Amino acid sequence: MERTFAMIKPEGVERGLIGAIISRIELKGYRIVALKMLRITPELAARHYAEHQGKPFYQELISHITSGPVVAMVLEGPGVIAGLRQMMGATNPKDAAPGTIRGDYALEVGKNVIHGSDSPASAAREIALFFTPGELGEEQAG
Ligand code: RTP
Ligand code: MG
Repeated sequence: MERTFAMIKPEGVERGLIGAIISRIELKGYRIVALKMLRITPELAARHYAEHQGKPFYQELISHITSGPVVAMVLEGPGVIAGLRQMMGATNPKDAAPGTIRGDYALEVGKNVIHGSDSPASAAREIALFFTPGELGEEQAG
């Protein structure tokens, strides 16, 4: 079954949007396979956003994503990679349609409240960056 990586960004956590965003994902029917809150280190941020290195907004992106806790998730469902991207809306909330997460909850491109993997290759890479195989399994913790 297809899986993707999603992350509620620091401004989403700060603004109390964790419940609203997760609720939309669950109501759609996607399964939450794994979930954790963490503070991203500069090293992890650089690996996660490696494709954006050298772009004008890169430094701001790294300092922002490391500025406070995020909620990282692995989601599963048919077509979940493209489906979550549709639910997120356009990268710039100014262009994001009402009814999308960014359209409803965000105003600025640098504070667009949610990340979602953009392809199967990105999903596999990002899931492996944030979660260990054990965290993705069904074994009991104790
Ligand atoms: P994301 O990776 O966060 O899911 O968003 P995305 O695919 O829609 O956008 P992407 O092109 O991957 O850009 C990553 C994040 O960088 C910030 N950004 N700022 N100032 C700018 O022009 C600019 N462009 C992108 C956004 O926060 C975007 O989500
Ligand atoms: Mg992206």
